[in-house]
Amino acid sequence: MSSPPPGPPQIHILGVGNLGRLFAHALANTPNPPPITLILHRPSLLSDWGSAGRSISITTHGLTNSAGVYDIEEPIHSGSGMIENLIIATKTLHTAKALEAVKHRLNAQSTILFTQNGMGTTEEVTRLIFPEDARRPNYLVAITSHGVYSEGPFRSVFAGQAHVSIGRVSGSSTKSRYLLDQIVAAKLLNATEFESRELRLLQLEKLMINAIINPLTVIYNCRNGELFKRADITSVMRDLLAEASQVVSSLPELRTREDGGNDVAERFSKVNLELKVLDVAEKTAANTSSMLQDFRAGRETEVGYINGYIVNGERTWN
Ligand code: KPL
Repeated sequence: MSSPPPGPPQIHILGVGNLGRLFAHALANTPNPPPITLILHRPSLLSDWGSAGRSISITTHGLTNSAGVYDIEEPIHSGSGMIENLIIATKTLHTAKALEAVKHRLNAQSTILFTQNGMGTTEEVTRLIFPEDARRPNYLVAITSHGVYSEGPFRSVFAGQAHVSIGRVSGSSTKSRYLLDQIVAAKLLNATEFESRELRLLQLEKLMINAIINPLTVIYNCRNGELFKRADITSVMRDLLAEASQVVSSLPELRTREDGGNDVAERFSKVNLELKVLDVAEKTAANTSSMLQDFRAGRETEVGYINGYIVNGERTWN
């Protein structure tokens, strides 16, 4: 008797905050959804899952959709079996610790998609969790500009639809193709694939934007849109932009010219960075930045992975 053909590979999601919910919901609502397993990293999440009707609800333009089929693993240490595809959607600060708990289930055949803010997480995970090349999974990175906020456990509002830029981290193999294709096929995510060098430049651009907007909203206790309305803040912001532009221009990849002859350094000039920061601050004018939300809630902020990456990077690059 022949065995049934293997089904499509499983996608595990670790971290069920707003981003984890959005990715799970988007993947579960494609015409051919992949099998999805949510890894609940705290035992209390299991009762939250029960109270939420064992579903993820995403509200878009006032309409709530709770469709989607998910398996659950809980608590984090009880799962067994290899993980082929993992989306890690924990906060930057908790990523390495969360991966530590499942590292025995990951190997060089696995793919991890990092969705965190800031930069430096993949390097940290390599250093702390997968120092040996032979066991290191393939890495994908997603830069997400969607606006999502929580309405309670497993319930989020998809408030600002924007886009996801996704691609392989340099050195990762084509084994990561399956997860990449699933993300791009999930229309709700509006994801575009980029090659690893361009992806890194996009990460740096987002880093610069967050390094200016996020801490200033904390210092001045204001929404993103107020940053450009006050002359005193604008002047501090311009000083920061000048410094950030100078630092990032010393990056090795910015010292070379792109294949197409485009001067990458121009892209990170003070003037162009200011235009980008202004554009994002305007588009997200009503937002309370993620750093201000963390600060107000008494949580540790991601400043170390945003401004800290620039400060530490300056030491490493030169
Ligand atoms: O990414 C953001 C954040 O708050 O972390 C911005 C773009 C600043 C939007 O609020």
